[in-house]
Amino acid sequence: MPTDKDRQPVNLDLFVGRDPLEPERQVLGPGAVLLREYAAERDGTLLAALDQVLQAVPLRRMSTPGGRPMSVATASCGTLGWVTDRRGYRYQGSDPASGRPWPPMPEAFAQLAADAAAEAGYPSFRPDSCLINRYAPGARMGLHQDRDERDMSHPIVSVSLGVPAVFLFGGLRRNERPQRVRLLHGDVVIWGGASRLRFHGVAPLKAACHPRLGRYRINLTLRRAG
Ligand code: MD3
Ligand code: FE
Repeated sequence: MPTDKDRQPVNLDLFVGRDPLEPERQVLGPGAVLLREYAAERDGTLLAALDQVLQAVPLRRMSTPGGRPMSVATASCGTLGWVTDRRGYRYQGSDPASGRPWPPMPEAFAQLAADAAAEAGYPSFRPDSCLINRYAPGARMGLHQDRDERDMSHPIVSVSLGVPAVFLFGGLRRNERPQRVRLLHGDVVIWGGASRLRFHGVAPLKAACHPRLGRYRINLTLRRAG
């Protein structure tokens, strides 16, 4: 006998492929542009550079100022790296785990960020910081604003790699209901202008397997922090 449970609609979040009806360029909000698969043709170069960086700097789960460990594992490269601890959120020039400078930003990361930003209308973007976020199944990022950077007139470029995620794109106030945007391997989003201070987060990662990255999603956020 079929039960009620058998009659549930399929969960579309489990569909890992692309919807052919979705445009390759999509404006998500004023100043926020999604370029689908923009990084896909360079993914081998990006992943090789990422491997090099992660040999020099370990991913770790930092704690929020409230003392709770983040579910996402992070590391940075570039002249500044983002850190969180009991004292708060900030950028600093050295890795608190080692006391040493962060590894340099690979040229492939900086070039991708500059190219994508130019494509979205920011012709002279040069990042000085790349935050590497690694999501395992179940990992999430709560709604927050990015406001630790010195000059908010610079956009942030984010690159999604590996397992698909549902990105939550909220408003300028925390209580606005966020849009849900599926981000797949190779997708690049440029967040600038009037969208720069919008609340955003990532829904808990669904278990899935990517041929290159296994069970993980990696997000690179490229910023001008200093
Ligand atoms: C929208 N990371 O590291 S990147 C973060 O997928 C962060 O790991 C998420 O939010 C991730 O701070 C999302 C997309 C992103 C980055 C910055 C934004 C979206 C943004 C700034 C303003 C509005
Ligand atoms: Fe953020």
